Amino acid sequence: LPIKGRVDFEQVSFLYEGTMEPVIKNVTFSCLPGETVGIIGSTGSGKSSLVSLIPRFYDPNSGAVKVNGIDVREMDPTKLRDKIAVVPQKTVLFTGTVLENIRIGKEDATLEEVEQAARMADAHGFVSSFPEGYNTVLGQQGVNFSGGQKQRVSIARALVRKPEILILDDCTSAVDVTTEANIKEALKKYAKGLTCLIIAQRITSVMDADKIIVLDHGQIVGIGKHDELIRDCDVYQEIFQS
Ligand code: DUT
Repeated sequence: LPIKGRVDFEQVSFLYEGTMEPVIKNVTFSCLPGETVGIIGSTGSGKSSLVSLIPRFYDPNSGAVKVNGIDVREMDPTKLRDKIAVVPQKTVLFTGTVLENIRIGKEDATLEEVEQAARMADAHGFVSSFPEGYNTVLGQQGVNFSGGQKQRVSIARALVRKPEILILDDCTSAVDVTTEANIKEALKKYAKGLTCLIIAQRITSVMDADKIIVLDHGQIVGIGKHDELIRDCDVYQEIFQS
């Protein structure tokens, strides 16, 4: 059976061109298929840089990043990126309908597929409550969505592509804790088997993850479940108390 949604980092180091200090230092970890892995650490600790190596926005200077057991540098870039969806920190929606905004990631998606993705992102409920439903126009002459609603449309856009690996780059920090919990519950319910990497600022966003990676100055200083990290990891305790 082919592996789907596995990610391995093997002694990965990375520095941005023209800089002296690596932002990722000798990082090793695995995300198993279907696992939810949290990535936490203070601002500038390297969280975004770390996940940017998976779809090859950058390549490491040493070590290997593998997807489904294969070094990403040996994979066809289009095929690699088809497997991965990244929800960015800042939601970018354009003036147009909700349908168009979700479908932008996959132009040939059917309405049914769009609705399915919206359900997974906990967006179907509020979208269908509008008189125009998925034809509701966003922005300018249309409806103005709240930050949390935009976030959910952005997640639906990622999911309509049916990725094997979903990367949420700190995208839920703008939504309240309840909305975030709803999104995660919807993901858990509908997106079984999907591997999720969740970058977060607050512990509540990752505490129920299968595994949490604690980054500090580009290094892994803790890896484990919430209870273990609370007990053993100073940096995690500090974030928890802040
Ligand atoms: N950095 C660069 N060039 C870039 C991006 C980042 O030099 O194009 C530096 C800034 C920082 C380090 O890399 O010192 C790590 O940044 P990153 O954005 O990966 O950290 P983060 O943990 O994701 O920070 P935040 O929580 O603020 O998003």
